[in-house]
Amino acid sequence: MSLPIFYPLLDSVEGVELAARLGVRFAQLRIKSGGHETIRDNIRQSLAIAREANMMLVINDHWQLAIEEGADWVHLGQEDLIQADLNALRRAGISLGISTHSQEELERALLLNPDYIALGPIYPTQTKSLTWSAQGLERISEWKAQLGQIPLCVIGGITLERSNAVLASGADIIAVVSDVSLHPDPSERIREWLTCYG
Ligand code: TZP
Ligand code: MG
Repeated sequence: MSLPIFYPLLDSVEGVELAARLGVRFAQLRIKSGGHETIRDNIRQSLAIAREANMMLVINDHWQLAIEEGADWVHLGQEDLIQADLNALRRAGISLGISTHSQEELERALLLNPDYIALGPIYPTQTKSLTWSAQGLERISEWKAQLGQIPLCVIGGITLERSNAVLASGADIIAVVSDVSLHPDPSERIREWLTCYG
């Protein structure tokens, strides 16, 4: 299965609504705060919007809610993998993306048959506080060589201007937060991405 290149990470139902309306095909709902029922409600509304627009929506972190609300995709970090019930995810037919930052994490993730592997941060990022420093472009080629058919998603400090470089290094999918969210006109920036990679 070939996944779209442009993969915006969104932190609200409004963000999902905007992305869906503009024609984004693959996006992630990444909610890092709020109570359980509020998060459930945001997931439920976002999935309904995504379904209506035929947009694949990946739920970050909240794998139990993703199962309960009928999601098709979940994204988990290394810390989530410790407690996630991967058999339950698979039984629910959910596809899985996994974050990796080191060779050890990559090898552990590959044992779980992921549907994509994320590598980050490629460039310095202000969006997430990480102990890992920037991986750089060479690491993308190293990861790609180990993945076979599994798509490689890159994340961290990536802008539209940097997209050619990461793709030329072997990336398949580009995950983006601030290049859209901090842009003076996020809608226009999404349109620019889609013009290049829609
Ligand atoms: N994981 C690694 S870097 C990152 C995440 C969630 C943040 C990416 O945000 P930005 O603004 O695109 O650098
Ligand atoms: Mg997580």
